[in-house]
Amino acid sequence: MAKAHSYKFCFGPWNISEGSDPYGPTTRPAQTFDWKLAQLKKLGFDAMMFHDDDAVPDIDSKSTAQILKQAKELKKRLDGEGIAAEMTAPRLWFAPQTVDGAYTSNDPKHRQYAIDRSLRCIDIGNILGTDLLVLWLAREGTYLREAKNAKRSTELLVQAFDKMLAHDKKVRLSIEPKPNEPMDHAYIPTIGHALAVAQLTHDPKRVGALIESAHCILAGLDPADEIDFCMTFGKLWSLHLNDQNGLKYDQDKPFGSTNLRSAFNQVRVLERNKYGSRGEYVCFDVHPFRTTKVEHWLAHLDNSRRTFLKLVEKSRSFDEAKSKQLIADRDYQALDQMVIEHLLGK
Ligand code: GLO
Ligand code: MG
Repeated sequence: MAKAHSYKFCFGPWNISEGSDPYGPTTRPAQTFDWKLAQLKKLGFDAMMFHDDDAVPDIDSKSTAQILKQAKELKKRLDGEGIAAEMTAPRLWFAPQTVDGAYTSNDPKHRQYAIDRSLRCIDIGNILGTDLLVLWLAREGTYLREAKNAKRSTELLVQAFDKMLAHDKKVRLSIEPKPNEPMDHAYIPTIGHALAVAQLTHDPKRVGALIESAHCILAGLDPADEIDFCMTFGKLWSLHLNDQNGLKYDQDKPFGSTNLRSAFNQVRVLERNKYGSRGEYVCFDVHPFRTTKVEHWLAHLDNSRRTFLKLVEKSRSFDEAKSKQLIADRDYQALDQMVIEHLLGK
């Protein structure tokens, strides 16, 4: 078994979810944040991801002084339990002000709300000891192409990113692209878009990306190639491993659940590029199935981590010399079978 300490793992409080979907209510009772924090440690995870309102609940009803005070209290608790904060992320898809998008809303007051909230989120991150601000640009798109202008929206995104970079000279923005859901089309659908937009900001060095396996699949792309591409630029600063069965709603299945070979290839490129050696975490953005009983509530997180570690082993024991030889002979047929048998344990 690969040593667990060679990778650091995290998840977010939303990954212990209650099972509701657009067609039915919750199937498990809500758990407290304290309980989730305690489980994280028990499962052998190292850090937690925080939306701004995971860290400071009801954030919109609180003054800046109250927000910062509460963030400091949280930091004390995290320190007490030996848990790090991997990142903070402004939740810009819930509030009424984000109904038509956040940074790209057609209402200037709503765009200002999004920026103000992002700057507060950076302040919370500072207190929690993380310089990583994750931006899942959930509603930055539209259901109606004629309602917005993609060029203007891109410019508005760059303006918003520039304000964040100017607000804090150390913060790093990690854009989490997703091509659809909740929007039918999003403005930053892939890693290529994220890295291109980074170049338009005042400090491209501090704008990178977060790859989620399911989001690549939803874009019709291969997650391992996306990881390799992003790491060619030295810009993969966080990672949401999970799985997804084809082009449909976002499933957030356990890592490796649908396509083990794809999971193997993701781990293989992470190994090859030494992901984690600069302090990056492996996060699992996975959800329990709706059918999951309370007593099995944490299995999707534990299983994702187990699968990941087993695939680290598979990656390290892969016969690289033999595969090189097969590649040189252009015997991809044999290479294909070699991978299959390796994964089958033969
Ligand atoms: C949804 C996203 C979401 C983000 C999280 C962090 O599809 O993957 O879970 O990762 O809100 O910003
Ligand atoms: Mg995610």
